[in-house]
Amino acid sequence: SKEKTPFITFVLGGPGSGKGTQCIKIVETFGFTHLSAGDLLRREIASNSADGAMILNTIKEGKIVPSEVTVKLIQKEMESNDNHKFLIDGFPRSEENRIAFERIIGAEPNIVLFFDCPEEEMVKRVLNRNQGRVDDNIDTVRKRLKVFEALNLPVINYYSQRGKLYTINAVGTVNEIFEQVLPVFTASEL
Ligand code: UP5
Ligand code: MG
Repeated sequence: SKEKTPFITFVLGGPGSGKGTQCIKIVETFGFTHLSAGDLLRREIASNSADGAMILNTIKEGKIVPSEVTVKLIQKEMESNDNHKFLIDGFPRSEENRIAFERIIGAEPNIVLFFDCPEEEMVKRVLNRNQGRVDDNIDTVRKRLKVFEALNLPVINYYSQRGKLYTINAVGTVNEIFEQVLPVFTASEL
């Protein structure tokens, strides 16, 4: 499997900015493997694993699960997958997350996408989603937005300074937004 060095894309943006929706389209077009950190954590909750209760409480509070836990889940998925192209969705959410990934995985992203969306639009989308997520209520959404601003924006600034950041205007139809995403990948050596 691991003949090629991994091509890693981090997909960042606030709650409801459309990360997951755009990842589905990127996978269809460019053949990435989609690893949603949030989905991996929700799977741990559903499987009643040792960390499940802690993860559930953290997500209900809109806080960030300890880096070690999330990075181990991502690592397991990367190591068991034959693909070398990974879309890592909703991670890293803090500088601590970012540093833990670099230390444990020993790699940096090739590309970082940032879906830039106004808060009121993000709130509207999350509250309209209706998929039974424990964090899709107004109280938790407010907390998620605060955590995003305080802890995730520094990560976004870090990658901007390193010339790896591609900021996408996340307002518009799904297809209009994907039109901005396409050239990011067609221009890179996958
Ligand atoms: N929608 C999408 N695009 C649209 C468009 N252009 N116009 C109108 N509507 C649009 O989209 C959200 C909703 O909007 C959907 O109903 C969609 O149809 C619609 P989606 O694509 O799901 O947005 P996304 O950015 O993926 O939103 P999500 O809620 O998943 O983002 P979060 O970052 O909040 O959630 P995540 O699952 O990544 O994390 C959840 C929690 O897990 C975190 O708060 C945290 O507690 C924990 N977590 C960690 O601790 N560590 C991690 O590394 C990751 C997560
Ligand atoms: Mg998502």
